[in-house]
Amino acid sequence: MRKLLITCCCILSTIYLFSQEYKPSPAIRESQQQFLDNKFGLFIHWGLYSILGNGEWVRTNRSIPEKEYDRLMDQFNPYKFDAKSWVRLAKQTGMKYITFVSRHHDGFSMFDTKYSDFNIMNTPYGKDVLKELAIACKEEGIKLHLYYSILDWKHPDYHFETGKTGKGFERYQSGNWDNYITFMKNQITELLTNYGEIGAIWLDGHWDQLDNDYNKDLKPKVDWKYEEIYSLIHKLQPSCMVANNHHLNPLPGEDFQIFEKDLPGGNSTGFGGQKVSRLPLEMCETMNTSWGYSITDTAWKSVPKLKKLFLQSLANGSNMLLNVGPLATGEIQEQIIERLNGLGQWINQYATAIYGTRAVNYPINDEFVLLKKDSKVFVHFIEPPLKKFVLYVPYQIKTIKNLTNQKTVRFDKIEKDYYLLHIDDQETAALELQL
Ligand code: FHN
Repeated sequence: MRKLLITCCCILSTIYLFSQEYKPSPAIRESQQQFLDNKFGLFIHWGLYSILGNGEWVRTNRSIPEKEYDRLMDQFNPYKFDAKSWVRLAKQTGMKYITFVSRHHDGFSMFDTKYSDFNIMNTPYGKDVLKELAIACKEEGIKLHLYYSILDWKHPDYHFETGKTGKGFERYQSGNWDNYITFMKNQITELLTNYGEIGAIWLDGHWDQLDNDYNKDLKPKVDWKYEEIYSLIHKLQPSCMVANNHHLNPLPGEDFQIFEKDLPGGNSTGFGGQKVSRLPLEMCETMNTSWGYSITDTAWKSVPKLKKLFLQSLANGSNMLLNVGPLATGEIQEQIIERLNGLGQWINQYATAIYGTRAVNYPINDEFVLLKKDSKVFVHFIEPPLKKFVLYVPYQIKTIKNLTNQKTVRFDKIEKDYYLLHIDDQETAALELQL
């Protein structure tokens, strides 16, 4: 009986989730379409933690007392930071937007804020890096999205008592949660008022107030007041999308769904397992294994591996947000630049077969992916194709063009939906099927 009751509850909650009508405004709908067209973004994790070269969780992982961590503020001086070169690097790689970490869990604001002294203006650098980035993005036609941590290891009003993280250092007792909500709203208002057009606010940290990541029905131990926060975002900038990396099924008011280090539907990290919604999707991934700069992390993914991840994420209907963790000086490691250049070369060559496409309902496999745009279907090879290549596609093909050498590809129809392609070039990376 109990089992039956639980099953009924699960079915009902699923029906509820998918029947809840999501009605985005025309402005959001337009942003979503652009987002779907744009495919590729650069994630930037950069802050005081970059000085220590031990990832963005260093304060918690090494239980650094507040007074000692605060000293990093006197050392942050990114004298080699050049916003334009970061934005150009993203652009050359074929990325259409940048998601910048405006404040991570350490609570340090990488922007000029009236609501906390723990911010970039009080470092020796003394300039608003976010402002510089916003200007460069505007000049280069790159959209700017802002990551904002709702978890805070420093703010006295954050409800750390019920939180899972940040336990290894002293915290003040019993803050005022309403003050914390107001603080976040004030900062989000600054972000959406002082930096021009913002494409999305990307929240992170909800999971701190859950006992675990795998039970997707858990209720958080605090009231995050999402209704108020989301409507504030939509009111301040009607075309600014809301996304929340809570690792759960989307909540009302969210405009795209995030997957962390897993393709939609996957769960190799323990963060996954949520339902894949009908919202636009975004998968974020690291280039080695760290988000923030790590001095010892040499587990770099190769260009072919990153290309495969990107293609498979597109085939799953998801954008890819690829992370870099710059040094505290503002430099980006050459291992990252090499990989971005490698990806950029390929993406720019096959741009028409990537941007503006949509996923098709086709089994995900390790050899190739299919993407569709109007009356064209593109085949992107993950592995080089055989000279005689049998392709199953549920379409009537009129002609096939090899996008690597621009030649026409001969093909025979074997039977309904099965084609034998004669590929004359082993380097072939993509084909265009005209339907
Ligand atoms: O704790 C963060 C982590 O540092 C990083 O920012 C990633 C990016 O998706 N999100 C959190 C973990 O879910």
